Amino acid sequence: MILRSLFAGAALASAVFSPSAPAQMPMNGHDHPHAPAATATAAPDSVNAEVRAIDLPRRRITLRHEAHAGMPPMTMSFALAAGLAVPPGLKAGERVQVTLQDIDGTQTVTRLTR
Ligand SMILES: [Cu+2]
Repeated sequence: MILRSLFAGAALASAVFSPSAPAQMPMNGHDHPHAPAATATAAPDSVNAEVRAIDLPRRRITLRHEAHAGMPPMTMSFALAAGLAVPPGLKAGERVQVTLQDIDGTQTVTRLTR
């Protein structure tokens, strides 16, 4: 019985110092630099804006957008990208997140979510 306990203790000790413990330390350190990078790659394209006017027949929208692509916060008109589905009932005064792109010289909303 005493000998078995000693073996059990030795097995526990070797488990504590097994290579898997040190291997997890670099993994934790590795995850941290990548988490902010993942959000940073998604952030530049997504801009907060407020709808000022919307003209669905002409596929135009006027937005007050936050600072974006060297522009200070401002109100300006955009084209709605072909095929872009506008949330039903979207109206002036609503806050949205948009992706803004210059398409052939036309400032265009290519993504819009509430
Ligand atoms: Cu602008």
